[in-house]
Amino acid sequence: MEKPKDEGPTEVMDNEISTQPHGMEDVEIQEWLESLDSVLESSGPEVAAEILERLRAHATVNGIDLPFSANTPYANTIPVRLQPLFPGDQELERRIKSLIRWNALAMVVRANRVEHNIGGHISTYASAATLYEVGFNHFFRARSEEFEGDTVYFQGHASPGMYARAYLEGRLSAQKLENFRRELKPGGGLSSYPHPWLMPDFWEFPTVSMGLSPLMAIYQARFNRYLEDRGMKPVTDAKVWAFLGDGETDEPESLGAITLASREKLDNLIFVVNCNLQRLDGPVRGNGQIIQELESAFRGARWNVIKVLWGSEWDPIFERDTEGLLVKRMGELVDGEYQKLVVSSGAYVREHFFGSDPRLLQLVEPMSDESLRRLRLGGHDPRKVYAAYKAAVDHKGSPTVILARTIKGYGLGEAGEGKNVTHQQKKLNEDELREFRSRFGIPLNDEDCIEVPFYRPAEDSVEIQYLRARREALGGYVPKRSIRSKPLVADHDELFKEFLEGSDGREVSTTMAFVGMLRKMLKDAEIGKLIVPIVPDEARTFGMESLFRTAGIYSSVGQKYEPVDVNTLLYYKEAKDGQILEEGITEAGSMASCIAAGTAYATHGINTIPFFIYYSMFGFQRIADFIWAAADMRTRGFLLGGTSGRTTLSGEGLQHQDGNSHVLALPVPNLKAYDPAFAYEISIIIQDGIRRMYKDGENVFYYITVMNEPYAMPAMPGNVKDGILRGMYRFRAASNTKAKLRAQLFGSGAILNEALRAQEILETKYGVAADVWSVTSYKELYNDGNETERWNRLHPGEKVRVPYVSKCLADAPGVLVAASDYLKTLPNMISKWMPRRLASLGTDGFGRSEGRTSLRDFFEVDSRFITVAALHELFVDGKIERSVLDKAIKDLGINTDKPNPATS
Ligand SMILES: Cc1ncc(C[n+]2csc(CCOP(=O)(O)OP(=O)(O)O)c2C)c(N)n1
Ligand SMILES: [Mg+2]
Repeated sequence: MEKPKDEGPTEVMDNEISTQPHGMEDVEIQEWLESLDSVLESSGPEVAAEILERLRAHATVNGIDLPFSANTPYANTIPVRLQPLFPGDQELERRIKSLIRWNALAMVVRANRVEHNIGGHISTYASAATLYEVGFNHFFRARSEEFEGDTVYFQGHASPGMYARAYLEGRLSAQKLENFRRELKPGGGLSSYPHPWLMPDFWEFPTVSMGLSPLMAIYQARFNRYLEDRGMKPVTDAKVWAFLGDGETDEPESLGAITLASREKLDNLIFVVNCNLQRLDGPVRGNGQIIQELESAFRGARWNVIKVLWGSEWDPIFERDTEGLLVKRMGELVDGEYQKLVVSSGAYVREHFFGSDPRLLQLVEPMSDESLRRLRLGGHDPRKVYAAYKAAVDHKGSPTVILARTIKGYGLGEAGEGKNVTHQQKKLNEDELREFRSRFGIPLNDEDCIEVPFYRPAEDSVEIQYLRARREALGGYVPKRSIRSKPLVADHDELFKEFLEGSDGREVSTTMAFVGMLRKMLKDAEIGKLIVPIVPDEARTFGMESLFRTAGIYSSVGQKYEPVDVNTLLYYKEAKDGQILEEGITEAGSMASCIAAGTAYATHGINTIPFFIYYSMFGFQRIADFIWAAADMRTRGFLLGGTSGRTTLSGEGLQHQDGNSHVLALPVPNLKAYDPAFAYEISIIIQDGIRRMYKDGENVFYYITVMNEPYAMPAMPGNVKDGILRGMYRFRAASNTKAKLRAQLFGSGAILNEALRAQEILETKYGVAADVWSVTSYKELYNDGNETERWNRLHPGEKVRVPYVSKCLADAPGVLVAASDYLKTLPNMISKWMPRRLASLGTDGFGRSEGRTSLRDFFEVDSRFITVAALHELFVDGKIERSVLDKAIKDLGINTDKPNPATS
């Protein structure tokens, strides 16, 4: 395989072993190697490593400039002599794997025959089958009452393989497989990818949005340690396995938290990267070597890296190669060349790979072309994969990543093996099907096989018996999702009582009120221990530093230093049993912790309740996909959007002022989103949330925005609990109900106070009697309105149902004005269920670095603008003269020529 002559510095990682150093005799180098061999033999690898380390130091001291390389040669990490015996029946496992391969392929091919373009992936699983099957037969332990089990993140596109295995296991019917990607068919089907929402008894972790699962797996492994260190679960050797694609590692989230994993010494974590060198469009690194690139990234991050590159057939060739020529040659090729080489004929391999050096050619001289073609890659060799997994589970002190070389579309032959189009391959012609059948020995004749039937051997066949026995030995089936936690009593009236009573005129922000609740909850007998406060380096912003001392910040090593503020009351206390997860500046990582804590009711049978508080603008805007995954996973808990509101967060400006998140929260179906104004509203929402999620087991979670504007918290005005939860209630009615001019004002969050001020202005200056409503959740109102409308549409003969908004406003007279610190679309989306036209004020546009008063003027959401909006509506209705409106605009000092904040 020729390299271009004019190439610059090669892209290939620095992994080559020079066999002909300048001026050094072969014999001399041979002597060095032999003495190392003898040390290895007599004293073992630790001593050999120590000598090499000392040599390196000695060389450096003596001025030898050794280039840094985090790479090892392009060879298997585990030498043959350290390879354990394969404990299973390899031939039987191969047959089982072949059947799974067939059924996985059949699912996709059949689905696309029935419904053109329904999609599905054959080649991902085809390349990863051995990686999974070794895991299923020998490693993945199921969850049970006695043992928490291993946690496995399956690569999303490999799901046909998981379904096909579950079919052989007797867990999924042929009917289900038939309806792969057609979930709405009678009897149900199978979802394209792992979705706990859609298959809650099967899948645990959604993985198909690439890059999320590696990060979630890291934080899952860390959360498992957190539970152990806090004494909430026994210390076990359970592992977290994450299967990724090599292309997937380009997602920044994939490698974004790998240093956390090594820093925390997460030897309960194993990544398996399926290095088929291809992604969707083509090679991952055509001009480089993705494996070497990943090796250096992971080794640099102090992970234990195990490369599984070459299958057993290569072992004797390596043995014959005493000069290290083969490894050198392997390090020379770029992935684009490898992609071609591994699916080429033996003659091609001989000429283009071994042909680069006559000595290499000599190494394979005794081998036929056919045996050269059959040289397997490491990731397709169960013995090599088993050795890697065994080393990974036995490894102590750091996480392990296994970089396994495979061929994408393995076994598809002309239909796509190693081809750039293989990711999308969903259809095979008759010849290709027959060939696949023959290659994997599926007992179907030429005619039957082109129908691509699912094939399951009889229940008493050796294959099924073996497969079942292996799973039995490992505790049951995987993947399997079940809920093992017991419902909480969740009787917390006493705990939340004080927050219903108001602050007695004291000015506090809703954030402070929330932190007060958190403090109390942490002391509660039932939920105190279960609370998991999570914060991405923002605790002081939210006034949570008092919790540092009382709850402690979790650190797996305790606190090895005396904190600089040790003499202060609220010093920075880290502790091994600390409760707070202070994640540093990573909203993604914090969300992953929140997911781990919020799904522990299923994963561990522990009802941990996450409270993840963050800068609201850096929530949905930044990590919406994680929130989507959390929703899919039926995560429970609370997201607290702190310092929220476009005009309530003063000074910070365009990047920080959040007027978006409540709009971005709309699409998440099981997320309840609230924008409360007062402490009692928050306490009602949280108390009810804990009950719904942890007592009643509802699959919802919460987004609550809290603000940093201080004001007196009123006591709860009567029993408005239902209204708070349903999205709106009348907070303060007009005092003069006989007035001719009437208005209804809707406010949320801190803007509710502006509505209350407008109520006063309207009444005292313009004789307009207005009611003020607290709208705690536009989303709840929107969902209720839609649901009611839908029900009416589908049940035309029955008693018409009325949306909650309409019910609230049935007897509410006058014009309607809403003001929100978020986009105007929030009030607008419920206006159709209001009795009359709605004027909406909101904060569409970029924020500004300014104080609250100026911001509310700029965005036209303050009491003056609310007043003018109400007067304008009255004017349009012919209820007041134009002169009243003109005068009001003037008196209130409103600049009518100011720029539109939505576009400026
Ligand atoms: C965030 C995200 N972006 C894009 C995709 C679409 N996509 C699905 S599979 C794939 C290629 C996967 O390549 P690789 O990770 O190497 O997996 P392989 O199938 O080769 O094992 C792409 C781009 C996705 N699922 N998620
Ligand atoms: Mg790939």
